[in-house]
Amino acid sequence: MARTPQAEIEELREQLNQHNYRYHVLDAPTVSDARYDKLLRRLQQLEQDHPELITPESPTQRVGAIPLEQFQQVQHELPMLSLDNAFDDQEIQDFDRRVRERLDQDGEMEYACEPKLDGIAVSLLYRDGQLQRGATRGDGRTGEDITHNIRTIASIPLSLLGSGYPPVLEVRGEVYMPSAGFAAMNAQAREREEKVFVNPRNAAAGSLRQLDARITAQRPLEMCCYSVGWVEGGDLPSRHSDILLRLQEWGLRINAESAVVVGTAACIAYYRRLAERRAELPYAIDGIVYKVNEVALQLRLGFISRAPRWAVARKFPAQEETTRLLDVEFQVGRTGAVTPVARLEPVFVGGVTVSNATLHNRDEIQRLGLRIGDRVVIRRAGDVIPQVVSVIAGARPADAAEIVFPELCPVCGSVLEQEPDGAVIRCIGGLVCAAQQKESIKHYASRKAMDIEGLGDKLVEQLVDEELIHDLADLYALEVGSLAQLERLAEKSAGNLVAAIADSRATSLPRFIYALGIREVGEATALNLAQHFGNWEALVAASEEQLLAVNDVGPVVADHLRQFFDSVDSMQVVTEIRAAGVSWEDLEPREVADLPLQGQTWVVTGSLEAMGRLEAKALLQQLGAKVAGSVSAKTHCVVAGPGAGSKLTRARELELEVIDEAGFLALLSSHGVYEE
Ligand code: I6G
Repeated sequence: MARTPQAEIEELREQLNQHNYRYHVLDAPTVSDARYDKLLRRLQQLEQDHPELITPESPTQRVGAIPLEQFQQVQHELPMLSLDNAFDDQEIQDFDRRVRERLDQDGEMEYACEPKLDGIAVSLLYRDGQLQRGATRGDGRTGEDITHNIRTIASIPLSLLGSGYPPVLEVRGEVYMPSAGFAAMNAQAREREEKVFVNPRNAAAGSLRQLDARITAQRPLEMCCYSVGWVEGGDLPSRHSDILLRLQEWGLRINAESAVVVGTAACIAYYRRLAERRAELPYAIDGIVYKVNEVALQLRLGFISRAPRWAVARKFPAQEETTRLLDVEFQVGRTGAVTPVARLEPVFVGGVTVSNATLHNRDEIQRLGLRIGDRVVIRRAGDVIPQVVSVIAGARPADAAEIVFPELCPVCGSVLEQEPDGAVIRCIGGLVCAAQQKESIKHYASRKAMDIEGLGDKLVEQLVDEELIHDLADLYALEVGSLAQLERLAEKSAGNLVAAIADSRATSLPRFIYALGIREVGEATALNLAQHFGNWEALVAASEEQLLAVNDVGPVVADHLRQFFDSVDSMQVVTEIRAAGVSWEDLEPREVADLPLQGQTWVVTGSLEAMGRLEAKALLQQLGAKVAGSVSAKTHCVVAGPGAGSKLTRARELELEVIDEAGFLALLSSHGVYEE
């Protein structure tokens, strides 16, 4: 009897899912690509003839045809944490000792180890085995819904295989771009004279941030799962390594290098083995992750701040390579600081092709004794901008040229001034200088400042180059008509940009202060200033002495603030911005004398469960306290968490007030800066 279309469709889906699994998860395909494509085409044909039989989980339904308007936010049911880092063997021993002390365990611990992929952390949510949602980590609590892009990644099953999975299963892992795919994609981009990605991690991030899944579908992305998150119902094994194996049985890809070891000597040996093989792995890794393998022990250990106590990431050291210095260019930043930038013969270091490195300042060039044409050692550590570490002696060509620091600004021709107490050389052109115009507008538009969507760096540069804008206030006079003259800016995008600028008019005082880009006034200082003075007028009228009363404001910052408020040009721009409708709600000013811990010095030592030490420090400062790094007779109170050592001993010797975490949290909540 002939099979019904429904039966054939189901059989094809089952076959395709199995082949996909064998190819992407087990790395052991049993059919050729051509055979796979043939099965897929047959399924597509049947679904085209019987559209009523199409289901969202069908292997044909990975790529949605309609781009999203915007990303939706997703609240993670369990926060997506980060990992503490260790940088040498000793720090691994320390981690292991802390774990064993907390668990009161004398014997060696069992650890699950695996490479730490240099990708983007994501969460997959399966309900009854069907992929329901894919989300980015975001800030750990709130991420972005990227389901449409996640569905395009072939190593992520749309339906789990087999049976026995919990009805609600959140799986976490890393989406990454394998090195070969990255190289091929960039080669193609170069050929087409399109933008190339600096490294596989950025390429993966950029691919996941597409509104149009058809673009993501063309990117060679993979996913590797490293843990479960929120789980409801069902039974999972009691060891982390067995949970990973179970995920693999359900069709999810896990790292083939994962291993279980006992004791720190084996952890370190695993690290050495992987470090040796790092270059031959088909993906970029930046370290090794160790996890206490017993889930029950993980639960007993719990978390500290934003990281689990039962896991640690051992990072690989910075990577170094040699290359040649081709030239030095001088870049002018937002505040006019002139930074020499080394242009290098491109070299592959730590998974990235490096062709530029910062030289910091004139003193650094002198310290290195650098000349154009020299062979140099380049170092790259993590995401840090590559550095020139040293010049290779004896390799200097005969025609090596001296590096001449310019006397005038390379962008606007204004005079350059050397700061009296530092190596920084600054262009005095201020907003006359196109480089400073561009950088200050980029900063103003950035996410943490006025958050003007669509006003990216490239567009700002175009707007300034075309002289459509010169300063921040000019943004508000932009019209669709004038924008339309810009190359590559479609009318719809011009309209969106004008609307985004209009939307950003309603802002907050801390954002506005930060957005102005006053030297050394970062987000935290802007918040402190806003909370302290409550409104713009009071801030502008504050004397240097009054500014010094604000948390975190020292003489240098106070001086920068006064210079800004005393500058007719800067204040004219602020007036114009406000006249263009930028507004905020004033805050309740907090007088210095009102702050409950004003004039007191506190010390935080040991570990806290509810927050990290930085957060504790910020909250104490919010209440008016100064937070010191060491205990002295001047200390008013010491907050001592578990693990407090010599500082606690000293506090006891001096008979100072000492409170534990519970007392500290109670104090914070009594002053309304923390909710218990
Ligand atoms: O960021 C991470 C990378 C790899 C992780 C992680 C991991 O395991 C191999 N594991 C955990 C538990 C966390 N982040 C929080």
